[in-house]
Amino acid sequence: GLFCNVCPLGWTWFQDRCYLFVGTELDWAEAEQYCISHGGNLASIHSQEEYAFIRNLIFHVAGNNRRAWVGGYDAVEEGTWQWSDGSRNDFTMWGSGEPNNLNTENCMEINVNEQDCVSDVVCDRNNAFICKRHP
Ligand SMILES: [Ca+2]
Repeated sequence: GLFCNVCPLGWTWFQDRCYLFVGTELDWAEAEQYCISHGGNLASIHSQEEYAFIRNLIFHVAGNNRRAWVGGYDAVEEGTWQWSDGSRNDFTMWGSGEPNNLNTENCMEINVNEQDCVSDVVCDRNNAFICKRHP
């Protein structure tokens, strides 16, 4: 058509958003800054389909279920999880017993121990990450 919403080179389209897996390991705040500098934020997750898409993207690019940051954080108010892109907080896909705030864990990680698990972890850990932006 005349107007095709396309993602920047290297980003992958899914349901009208673009996603980028970055294998460089940064802490959560550095990863968020990287995503902002590329026109997005760390990824928010709003459905099982989006969660599955992100995990498939990581596996496709990294070749394994790399641990990765997404945009959830509860640093402002313990137990109140927000997304760094400001979208609604409707996340229900935590791993069993998570989030447990063990040793003050305020940032959301997926593929914990390379498994199908979402947990809160300490924000200064270095991880690969997923950015999300509009086309
Ligand atoms: Ca916490």
